[in-house]
Amino acid sequence: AMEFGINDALKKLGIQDINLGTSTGSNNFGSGEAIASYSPVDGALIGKVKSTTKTDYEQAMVTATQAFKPWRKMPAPQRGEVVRQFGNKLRELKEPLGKLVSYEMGKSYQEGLGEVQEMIDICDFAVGLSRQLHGLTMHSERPGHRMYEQYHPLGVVGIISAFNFPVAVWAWNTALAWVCGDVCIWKPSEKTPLCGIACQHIAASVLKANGLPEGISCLINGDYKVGEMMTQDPRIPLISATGSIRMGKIVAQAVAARLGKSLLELGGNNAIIVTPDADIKMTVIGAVFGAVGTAGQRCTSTRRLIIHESMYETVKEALVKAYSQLRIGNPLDEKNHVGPLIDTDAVANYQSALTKVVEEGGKLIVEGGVLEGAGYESGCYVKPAIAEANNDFEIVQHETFAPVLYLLKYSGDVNNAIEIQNGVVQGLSSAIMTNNLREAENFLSCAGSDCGIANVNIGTSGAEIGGAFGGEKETGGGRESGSDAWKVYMRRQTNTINYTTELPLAQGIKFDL
Ligand code: UN1
Repeated sequence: AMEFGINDALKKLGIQDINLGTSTGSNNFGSGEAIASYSPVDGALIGKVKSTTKTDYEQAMVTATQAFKPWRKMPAPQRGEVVRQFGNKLRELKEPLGKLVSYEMGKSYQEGLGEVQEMIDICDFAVGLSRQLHGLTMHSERPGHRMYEQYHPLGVVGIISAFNFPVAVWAWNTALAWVCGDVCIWKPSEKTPLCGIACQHIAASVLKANGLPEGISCLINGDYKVGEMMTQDPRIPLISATGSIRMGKIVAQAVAARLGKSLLELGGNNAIIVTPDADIKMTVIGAVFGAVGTAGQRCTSTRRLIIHESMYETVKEALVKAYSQLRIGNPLDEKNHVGPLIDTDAVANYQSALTKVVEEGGKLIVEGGVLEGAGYESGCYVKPAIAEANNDFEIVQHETFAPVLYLLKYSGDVNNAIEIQNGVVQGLSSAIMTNNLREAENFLSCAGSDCGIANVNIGTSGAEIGGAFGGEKETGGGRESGSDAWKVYMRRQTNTINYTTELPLAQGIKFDL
């Protein structure tokens, strides 16, 4: 990794000195056990970050709560100005941060840069939004009365993010929460703690330059036990959590038990429908990037292809050919398409999915396997695999965070494909490849895809930040990023003002004294 300038990147991000026992400063509340971060790229130890104890957590909470007081009073466009500067800092540090994402998480350098670009994009979006936190005005039924609604900051927003988008998902939440006047406490995945530290340094430098308390952005570290401190804490009105369905159910129940709000971005089981009117070339590019991009570790990754029987053999052959051309290896080396999985546990899950699909009667048409030898010493590199399967296989119903693609066949009209597409518990992303207007509109209609994201002639992954991002059913129902997703970060207040000398009651109720 050294030849790819990792040391230089760490230096530019101010995290070259992280070692066991060293304080990382900068609102990283940690005096507990160290979390070691090993790169899946080459297995090297990148650094160690202290985890947050109960006492540290209290300190973070107090720091955040205090920072909220001045921050909520700052006019939203001024908060937008801080976010603008944050976006500019990210532009300056795009290469080193993209490199760290690639090295600590394992996605390709191009995708690491893309992830930082998503952060920059959401900052730009949030800057504009800071002048558009609009409420409605209503007509009162009473004479001389005015009624309107306004949005106020919520307070402390708790962010729990996953390893696969170690920086962008935090930025989606934080950029919006900041312009809304909230302060954030972030617990990144314990698999990518250095990305968390790097982001915290960037946020802290911008806050400091503006004479603002760093408590506006607090970082805590640890496993699910630290997450539990947040979900059970009534001082956190909103928990935004990204991760597995299993995790989401635990978080949702803990937050609901105290009647808090949660924003959940959980698993996907995303499909592309390939109809007789699909453009084969576009289908192959969309499906392959969707299935093997980020080594199949996006919540939007393509897991299933639902192919019309008339196209099945053609698509299958084209995919097998495309997969034979994939280069798997160090993701910092731009000639490679596919990097490693996050860790060896993920490799074990991948292997068990391949075993299960065969046990259930599926057939591997592109055999997978774990790569060994020079360049693959970390043990995290696997070959993307394709299996012919049925939608009702248990393993097909389940999200495996790895590059395993299932081919499913349909016959008859597009509604049969839509039924298969919707026949899973998850509801994040979906796509149809067709040049047929009727098929496309059926897919997008209320009787079509049941997902939060439905695309035509685009794959399932790679959403832009301008739209609301999230999904239905067990994906959790939350929406982040663009459109009006900001509303969940604020509390709505309805105000009725009487400017007369009378006090008429609503609904015409008479009450004379
Ligand atoms: C995720 O995998 O958690 O749409 C987020 C995409 C990216 C975000 C994925 N923009 O694939």
